[in-house]
Amino acid sequence: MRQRHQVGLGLLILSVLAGCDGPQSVFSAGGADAIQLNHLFTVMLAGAVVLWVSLNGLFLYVTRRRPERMSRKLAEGVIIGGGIVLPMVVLTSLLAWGLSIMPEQRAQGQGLTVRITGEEWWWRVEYFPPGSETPIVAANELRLPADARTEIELRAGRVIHSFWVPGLGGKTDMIPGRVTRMSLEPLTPGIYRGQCAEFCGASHALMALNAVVLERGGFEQWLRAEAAPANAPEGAGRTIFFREGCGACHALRGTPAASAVGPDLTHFGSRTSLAAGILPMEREALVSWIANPGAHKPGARMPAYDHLSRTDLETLAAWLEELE
Ligand code: HEC
Ligand SMILES: [Cu+2]
Repeated sequence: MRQRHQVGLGLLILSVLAGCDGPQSVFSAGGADAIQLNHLFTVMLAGAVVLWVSLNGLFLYVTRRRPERMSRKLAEGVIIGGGIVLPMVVLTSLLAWGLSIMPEQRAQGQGLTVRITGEEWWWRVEYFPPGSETPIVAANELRLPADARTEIELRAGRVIHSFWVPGLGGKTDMIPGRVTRMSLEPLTPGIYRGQCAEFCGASHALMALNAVVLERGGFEQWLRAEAAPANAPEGAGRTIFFREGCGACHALRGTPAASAVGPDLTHFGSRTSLAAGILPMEREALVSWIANPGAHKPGARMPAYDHLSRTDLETLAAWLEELE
């Protein structure tokens, strides 16, 4: 019976650990900051294990192996050594080391600054290349160059949020009326998933984003494309977009649509996910989103367009996908 319990427990632990990998995991670290945090975790864990094993070992020793009366000297030795000296040495060294690596976690960026604003329930993302005052506006996806440290400036719209891409680094709160900062140095190109980490309302759990790490050259190329105005050709899709008033909330740079109420859609078609990381960037998902955003994200601040015909929705979606 007991053995069966142990096997069951082992399997449970294994299955829980199996969930520890993946694009949104601190254990799949692809950035200098996340690697360092992992290191910090491992060393702290090792310290905790040393304390736990030594203290429980002492406890077992005095209660099981030598249950007869102890000499006063030995008892004092156990209390002072195990109760004061050992924890002090272990905890003080962990604290000293932990504090010593803090400056690295707050390092300055090397040129590019990205301003990310937490909105309900999406991310406004603005790129400021070195020396530029006017941002390149994007949304719901963060692109970063590998092997460079990028300064991240965090803000919030109406309520608090928290920015966290576990594979790249620690989390930092986004607070209305304040600017908080962090920096990230991704090392391995790839897609890392981030998630709002501070309860911000009905759709807090549906506020994610992909952080796409590109090689230096690829990033420069992408940023140049992102800075360009929208390629929004004339046609039925464009007509529906303006007829339905989508431009009252969304911007398509280079067209009359210039509102910053909702996510910028200038290069919407090049994003890797839809609606802040919750839907795949596919025709069907896009049609369904436009027809009824609230069905995907309760409380979404975009009206439903379920009065549009299926053909109109598809035409509009196809046109939006071409905004690369
Ligand atoms: C009242 C303002 C408003 C109007 C009007 C509006 N939207 Fe939105 N839209 C939003 C907001 C806010 C979001 C972000 C919602 C969220 O993710 O929580 C959004 C999200 C989107 C997204 C997803 C963006 C992304 O980065 O994945 C698309 C696509 C979109 N809207 C298309 C449209 C189209 C097409 C129309 C017109 C038929 C339209 N919107 C009209 C406010 C609006
Ligand atoms: Cu949030």
